[in-house]
Amino acid sequence: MLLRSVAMLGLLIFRLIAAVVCLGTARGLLYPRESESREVKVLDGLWQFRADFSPSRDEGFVNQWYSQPLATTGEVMPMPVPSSWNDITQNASIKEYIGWVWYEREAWVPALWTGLEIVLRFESAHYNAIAWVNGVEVVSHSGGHLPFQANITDLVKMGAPNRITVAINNTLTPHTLPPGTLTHGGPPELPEGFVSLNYQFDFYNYAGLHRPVKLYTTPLSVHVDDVTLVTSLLANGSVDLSYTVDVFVSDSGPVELQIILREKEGGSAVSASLQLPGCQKSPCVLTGNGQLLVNNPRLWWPWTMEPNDPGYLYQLEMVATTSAKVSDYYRMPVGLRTVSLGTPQLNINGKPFYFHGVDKHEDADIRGKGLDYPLMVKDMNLFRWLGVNAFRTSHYPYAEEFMDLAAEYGIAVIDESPAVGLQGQNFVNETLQHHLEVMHELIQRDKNRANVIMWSLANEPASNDPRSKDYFESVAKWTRILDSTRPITFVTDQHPGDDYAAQYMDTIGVNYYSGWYTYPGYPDAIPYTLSTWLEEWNKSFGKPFFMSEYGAGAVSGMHMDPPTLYTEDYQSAVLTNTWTVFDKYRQSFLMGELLWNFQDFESYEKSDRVNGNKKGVMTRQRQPKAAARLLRQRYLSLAQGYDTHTCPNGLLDYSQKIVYVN
Ligand code: BDP
Repeated sequence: MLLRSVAMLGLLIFRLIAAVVCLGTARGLLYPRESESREVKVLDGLWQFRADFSPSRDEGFVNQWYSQPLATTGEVMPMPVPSSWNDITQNASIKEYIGWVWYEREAWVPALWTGLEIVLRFESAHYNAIAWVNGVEVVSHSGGHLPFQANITDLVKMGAPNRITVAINNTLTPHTLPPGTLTHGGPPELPEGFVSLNYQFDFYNYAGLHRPVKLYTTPLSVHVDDVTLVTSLLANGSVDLSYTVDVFVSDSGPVELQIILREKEGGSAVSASLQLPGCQKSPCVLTGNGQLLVNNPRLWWPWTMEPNDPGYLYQLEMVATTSAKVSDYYRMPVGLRTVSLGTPQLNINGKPFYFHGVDKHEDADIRGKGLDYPLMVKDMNLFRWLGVNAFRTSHYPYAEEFMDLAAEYGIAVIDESPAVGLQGQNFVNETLQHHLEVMHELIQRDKNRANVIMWSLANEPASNDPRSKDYFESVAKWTRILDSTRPITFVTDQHPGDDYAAQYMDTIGVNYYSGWYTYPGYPDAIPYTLSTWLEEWNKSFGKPFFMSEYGAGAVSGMHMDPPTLYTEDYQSAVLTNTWTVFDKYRQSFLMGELLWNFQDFESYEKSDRVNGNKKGVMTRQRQPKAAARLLRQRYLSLAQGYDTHTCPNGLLDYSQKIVYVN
């Protein structure tokens, strides 16, 4: 019975979603943007915070903390938003707290907003969240990395402060993504009430309001609710941009929809105008579709493919106007590009793209996984400095602000779901259903991002377990229903002969730590072990694949020659020996390479982690280790199609070739 019917479950969810859309109650997940008809109020800053330390963590619900100011229920403390709560205090019991925490703040809703639709939006809250406005529950959400929102128009007091309360629970279960297990008790010597959360992944389970919280408005009677864009390149070099626009309408007359594609500089426009017949029964969602023909298009390119005009984004403007002349304006950046699978490389706009990039984490001192603008821009500048042309959102969807900035920098993204470390017990319908919902939310959010070149369905699941077969067949089919324009992949560390899931993917990401988990202390073994591994993958599936992780840990400043584990010298040796293998296969079957990891990051406490995972080429504070400069030499030379094998010493003579430096 188990999972037998993806297609059925997929279809069921699809129908449910479609049904909701038809009822006119659903909203797309368009990123909130200001315009002449929309206002956005960001609620970042200091919120009140209280962890519920009651034994069953339910005092907040029993005593209805949401129905009164949080400070009247007990002691509160200031908590920055966005941020993880874990590293803000000096209190270990807050750092390691498991259960429900409560956030609260007041937000003024200006009287000027009377007559507008008002939406409360959370860009992410990890993991389960429930929100109340003035004591009334407005939305709940499961999953820590994607936005959710609620129409709160009827609940807010205009021209007055409104109390927003959010309860967040960081407990992971076998059915959350990522999964985990909460264990109560243990051996008798442990104290009463001892609880531990066991993860199946290697990063800290930071929690809280990780991304901005916003109020935004749209006109009451009409708003652009969603848009889906698909680029096709025509033989004459023009672009056919097909669009499907959903417009929410609450009055009965026809709606005029205008679609305008403008150059970034405000120049020449391509536009279309559609008349949508009114709702048969209002409110409803009306859909308009068509194509825009763009002659002499400026395509979106990764910066290494088009250094003179990388990451070019047009502006798409949509205007929906009711017969009562109420208009909603929504504008968004849009890149025109195609992605297809070639052999061995991925094609962007029909040309081969060898990606050389990094895996990373949303992670930094103090703020944990909280969005931070200085850090975001610094990371992007470091990407360029390192010569990175792609990254994977290991191991969960990243903030929209980061995704958009990467698009402008011409950096491609392998967009990964939070399904990291799934084991046999997780391959059950409850997890699957959540996984399908998460894929839907992810694709709904990121489907129009030109720099998203692939969907990654999971990282290192136990895909050697037969139960993973139907599970991944389901997720793969569902993802293709949601988006047929991008290849799908997943990341595996299994032996190709034992992998049940790889067959369902278009391309495969392969993780292998030669010189670290395999033959630690023997970097010279890498050319042999890694070559064998890659050749076996190539023979077994005959599908394009890429190296999704390799690397070695190094404590910044630690040196030893000859190199030993955890020294910068050893990390450098592992990377340089690995690259000789990549260079052997780059032209034949290797599609791309991603290094683990861009920066050091916090992990959970275990004896083979030195205050976190130290496989970064940058420290957690974003300063380069020795290996970062070697990586930079490699990537900048790859960016120019310069063959590393012709360099003296194989690796060290790239400096003269560095041109794309800010
Ligand atoms: C890989 C995982 C990644 C870990 C890395 C490591 O995909 O999440 O952090 O190993 O051990 O297996 O450093």
